[in-house]
Amino acid sequence: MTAPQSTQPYDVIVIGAGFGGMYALHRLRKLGYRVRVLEAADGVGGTWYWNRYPGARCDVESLEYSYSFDNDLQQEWEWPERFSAQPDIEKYANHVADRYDLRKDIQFNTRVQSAEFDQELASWSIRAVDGDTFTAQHLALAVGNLSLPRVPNFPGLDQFNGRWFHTGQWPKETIDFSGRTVGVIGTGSSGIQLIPIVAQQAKQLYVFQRTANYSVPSMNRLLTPEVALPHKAQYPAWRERAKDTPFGIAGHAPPEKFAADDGFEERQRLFETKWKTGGNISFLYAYKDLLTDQAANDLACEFVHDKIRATVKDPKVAEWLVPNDHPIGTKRLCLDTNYYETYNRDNVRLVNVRQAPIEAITPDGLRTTDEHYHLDDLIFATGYDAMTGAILDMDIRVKGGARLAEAWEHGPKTYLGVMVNGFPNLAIITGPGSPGVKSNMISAIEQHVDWIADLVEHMSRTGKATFQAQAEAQEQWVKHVNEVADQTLYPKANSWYVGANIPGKPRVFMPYVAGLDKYRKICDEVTRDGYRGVSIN
Ligand code: N01
Repeated sequence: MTAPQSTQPYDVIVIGAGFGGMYALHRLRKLGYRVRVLEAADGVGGTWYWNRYPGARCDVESLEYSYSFDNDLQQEWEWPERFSAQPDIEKYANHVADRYDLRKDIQFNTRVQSAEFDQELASWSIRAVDGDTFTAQHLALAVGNLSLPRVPNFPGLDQFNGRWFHTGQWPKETIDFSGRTVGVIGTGSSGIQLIPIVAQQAKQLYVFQRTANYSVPSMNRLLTPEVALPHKAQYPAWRERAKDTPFGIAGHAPPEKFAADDGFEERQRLFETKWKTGGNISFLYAYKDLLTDQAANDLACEFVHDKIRATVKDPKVAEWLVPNDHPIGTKRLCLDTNYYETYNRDNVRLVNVRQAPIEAITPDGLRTTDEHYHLDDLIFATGYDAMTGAILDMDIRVKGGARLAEAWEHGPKTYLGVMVNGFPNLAIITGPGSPGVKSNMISAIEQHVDWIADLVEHMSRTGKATFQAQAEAQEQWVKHVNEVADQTLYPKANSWYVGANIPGKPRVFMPYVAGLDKYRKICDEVTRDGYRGVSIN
């Protein structure tokens, strides 16, 4: 591809104006390519545009969960809190869009319906729901990993007379729950953040829990200059250090000991220190074998079980809240502020829908197999069709050839999480097989976009028109992703990492859990080896 001579309207169409799409636009445009971003929402931010539910907050610390590509940006921007709340992250996304004049190349309110690659023309035709069409040599998907919300198919929802919401499609206006009886279905990261806030407002809150989840305190606090300024003084070096870590986060020394190296007292002291430090990485970094050895993991589980029992006053409720079906950390470890304490409030009741499942939504509430609950409002914190949902929501195909939905019928297959055999010039920013969701997402995004941009530059220099994953390299990558996961406890959980939350979805381990550092090295080697595993023609 030679950008200046291309006859196509765009060199690259990017779908999505979250952090991935914004950085892709900035990076590729700076290299001289004609780029257009198509975004379904009316603003930037992606996940942080849609997830405006009360309590929405990032679980990676603000000074790390931010772009590193421009030192002036990271020096000038001021984060108010240790873990940023949604409004602050959305504000940052808007600041970035303004600062780099991104909006002029983003078309908002444009949801993509289909994309078809024409082999002869070596170009993609992209069609939006409203009928707009675009052509480009390359198509970059920056659609997010948790962006297709899932509302379970309960009978009767269409008859519900109250208000209902999904955390991932929260309205822009402030929703006031004062004086109302509210139901929340779901106790994953979203539910666990939202429940304490809604409990403070509502007259009565029912939490419908099917599976108890692990949560550790965030210990969120204001980010004072005493903390921010020394960090900023060594920001570039800090970012470099982060590159050598599995999560793309420099603030935690990797563990050196196995859990069995310590006696009971020592271990309790360490877990307690980690608990008080706050944050999920801090806790999971207690010992190096917490995510690989069941016995080690059990010790961490027991510590958290005791914390729950010590916090929740009603012993029956406490037992329901004690997770018992997965090793800690094998589902995204939730971060909370006063989650378990919330169950001590008089206006909060935990309903065990594992014991008495939800039967139906009724016009004035919700019925389980043993009781009817009157509700004014119902909140679905029921998650997403993760990693593949938003991609397969579009009809992506090759003219006269395969559809991506068919190619992924038995589970997604990619090379390095960024490209797919049989689908030329398709780049996925943190697709299945990428370490994105298991790391600091913004660090992963920057690595992916830089790597893809280098590939596009390489094609320009060598006068090539198409790239795609080689079939064998893709098979090997999928195998490698699964082998790495099989060396850990992750596959033991029925998590969205394996698609277990979506009925009928093929059970395939999707994220690459060896770490962003190892992944980065592999990508660099692939480049050094002349794009090993990639067909460039
Ligand atoms: O979704 P989830 P989420 N009947 O899938 C329940 C990221 N995130 O939006 O486990 C009853 O984790 C379901 O129960 P069960 C983070 O990566 C990050 O909370 O299937 N219940 C579960 O309790 C996270 O992992 C942040 O039995 C039903 C819940 O709904 C990911 O997003 C904040 C049900 C879904 O939990 C997704 O989190 C928020 C049914 N039919 C999100 N169907 C931070 O950065 C589903 N459930 C802090």
